[in-house]
Amino acid sequence: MARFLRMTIALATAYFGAATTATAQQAEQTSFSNWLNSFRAEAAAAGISQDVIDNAFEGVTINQRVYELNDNQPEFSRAIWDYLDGAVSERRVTDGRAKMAEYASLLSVIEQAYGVDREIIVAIWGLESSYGAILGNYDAIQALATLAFEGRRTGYGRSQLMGALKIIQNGYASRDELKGSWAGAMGHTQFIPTTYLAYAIDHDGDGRRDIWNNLGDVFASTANYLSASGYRENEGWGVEVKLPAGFDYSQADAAKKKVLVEWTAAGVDGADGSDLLARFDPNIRARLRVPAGANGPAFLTFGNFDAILKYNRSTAYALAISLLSEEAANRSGAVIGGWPRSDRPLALEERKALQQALTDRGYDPGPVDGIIGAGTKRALRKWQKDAGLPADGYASASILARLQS
Ligand SMILES: [Ca+2]
Repeated sequence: MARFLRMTIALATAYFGAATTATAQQAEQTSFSNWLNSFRAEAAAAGISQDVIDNAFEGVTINQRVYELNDNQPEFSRAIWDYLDGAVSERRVTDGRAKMAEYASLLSVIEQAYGVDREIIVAIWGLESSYGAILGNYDAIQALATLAFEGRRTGYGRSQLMGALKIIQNGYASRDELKGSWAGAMGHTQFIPTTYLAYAIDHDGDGRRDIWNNLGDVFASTANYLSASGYRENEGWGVEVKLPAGFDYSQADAAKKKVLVEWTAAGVDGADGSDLLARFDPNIRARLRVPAGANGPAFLTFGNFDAILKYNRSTAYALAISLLSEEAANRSGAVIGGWPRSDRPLALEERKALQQALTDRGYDPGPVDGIIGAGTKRALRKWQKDAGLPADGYASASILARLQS
């Protein structure tokens, strides 16, 4: 119903002008109020006090900007190399090194307490909020209520909204302190409410888990979350590698894990020519990733990379954190293998066309939804193999053209 209302608003704007739009938006607010009443009852049933509920939702209305950001399915997804250019910029590297020095003693204490390398904490801080410069100024209760009411993330919105109420109820933060991103991620390292409830730490012992203002609490909370996600100190995140000529790219499948000695036996070497077995535990389990296909760089990633992926399920994000952490620690985070910068990312319609072409040829990619997930990559690899191409599962414009020819 609510979704229908919002479509109606868009149509009304297009065809009938502002007066009709105002009426439709009023109808939507009414629908929101009704929904909020039922959510308030749910919160009360879950043990949230009436005072907290009344105070939290007083005057709360829909934030249309949150819908715009949530619905924004960019026509062109960003290429990983463009993302990395911004994420591991010279400025962020310089600032990261300065923060490592400035907070060396605090980071040392946190590193020892949680077993998480300090440069990873600093890299997450740098990418999530530019080292605290951009915390987000959205009212988390309003943003999450907006998401919970309707759209493609109602389940997320509901659970996080309930989490935000628990934060207030437990006295961890006041209602007005709950500020963050449009999606309700808060503080220096952008914790969502349920993550906050489960992993935030009061490091300085003042009785508050203050991820907005206290860097000890921020670093400890971040380290605690990474540790719980399986992070292990001194193991590294992984390494850029070089693959031998004629390498079977079906092995470069993130779903497959092998121990390092198996990879080196298959001819995988350090990208800089170094001996991987001299640098890492020969028995460490690693996944081979080629985020831009056979024409781009290759990486072996370890368990710590998976832990970073729990923070944000994007390979580009985890790689950015990994490379930025190297730079923050005064090592090189430069990628040696060149990115195929002339490739342009496929538009939504092209991604669908690629899935349709695979379907037409009898390689089942799953639903034709424009999302290049595991099913699409698996189907693409099969077709590439049968066509005598490197089976890297990478969806590019040239692959689409070949599939359609
Ligand atoms: Ca504290």
